[in-house]
Amino acid sequence: MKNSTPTTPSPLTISTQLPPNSTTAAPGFIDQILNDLPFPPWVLYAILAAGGLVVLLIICLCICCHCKRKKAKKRKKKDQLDLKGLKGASGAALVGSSGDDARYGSTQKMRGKLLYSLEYNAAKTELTVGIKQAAELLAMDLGGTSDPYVKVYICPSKTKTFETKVHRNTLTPVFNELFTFQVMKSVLEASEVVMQVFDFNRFTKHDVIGELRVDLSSMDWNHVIEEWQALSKPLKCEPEDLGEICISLRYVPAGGRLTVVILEAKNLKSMDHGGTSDPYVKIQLALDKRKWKKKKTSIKKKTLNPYFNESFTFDVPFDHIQRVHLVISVWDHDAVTRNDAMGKIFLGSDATGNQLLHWADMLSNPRRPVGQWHTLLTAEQVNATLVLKKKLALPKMISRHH
Ligand SMILES: [Ca+2]
Ligand SMILES: [Ca+2]
Repeated sequence: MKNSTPTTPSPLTISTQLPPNSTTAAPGFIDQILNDLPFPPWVLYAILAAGGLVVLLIICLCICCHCKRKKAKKRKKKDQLDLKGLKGASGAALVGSSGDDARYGSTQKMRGKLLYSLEYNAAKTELTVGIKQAAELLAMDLGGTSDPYVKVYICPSKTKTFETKVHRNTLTPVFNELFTFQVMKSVLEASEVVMQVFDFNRFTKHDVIGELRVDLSSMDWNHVIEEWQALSKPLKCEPEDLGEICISLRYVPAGGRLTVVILEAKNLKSMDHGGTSDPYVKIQLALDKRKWKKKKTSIKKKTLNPYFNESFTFDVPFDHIQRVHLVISVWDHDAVTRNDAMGKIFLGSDATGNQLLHWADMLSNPRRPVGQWHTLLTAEQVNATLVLKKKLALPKMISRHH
């Protein structure tokens, strides 16, 4: 054991403790020191090894700490960048980004911005509203995103309401859609165009993200107007909120069967004394815009939130489905006076917005029921878009198509 001792000491001890030319004396000298120790030499080696380990550990710890600090700095920088990009994000999305929440407080909520265009053709008395794109929209859904679409109408006439397509999971949708309104110049000068950005939800009410109101009274119509504007909080000046209806659609192409389930409606307008209504739902099918088939639900007495869950099946051959319109209207039953219309929607391949989306979802999911909520419109609004002709004469139809 002792024989091995001269070779094991580290070269460091040799060079520091001895002059360069006395290397031969080294083994003797070290042996002497080792012999003089009050404990066996392996204890010294153990102590030296332990000391080395401690030094190594300290160095490692220092490096780690430095790295962590660097990473934290980087992360902080990244967070700051993200915040800049998320100027319009919801408070919920920003919870946890310490200190910055106050800026997004109650008063100055950033809702995003919208790029739109306006053009008036005096000769045709046509106002064309272009919904180009939106940016920095407020996130309305869990996961920090929204499913935006835009409703466009003219106040106060509100004869026609257009909707863009729904863009799923985005806060920067590009719409590029044009909508044309027939407006006399005199009416135009007393009107404003309203553009409301909504968040689509399949099973809950659609939330308003924000809106733009552009006063048309003092416009220079010699050129096309195109600009970005920040969305503001929607004014609650809407003359009527007609409520919503939830329906499910199912189409079986092979059997040529269309099943419509009227599930429920909510927040309907009150039509009777006492602030209630007696709602029932009419389901009408039109072929080539001619009235074709009609069914209705039972009457639910004294309620503005009726639950129907009634199913109706229509025979619609596959070669007819593209030419069909499904008109859903909610009525208030009155025992004495005429029944009143409470709201209406139509679906079909030339419907717009949510109604078109539902129809398309039904066609692309054959045999599967697809449910969705729809906001009810006035009968006038629907009739302005969909003009149905008199009831289809059935024998003629058969002869025409066979
Ligand atoms: Ca949504
Ligand atoms: Ca009634």
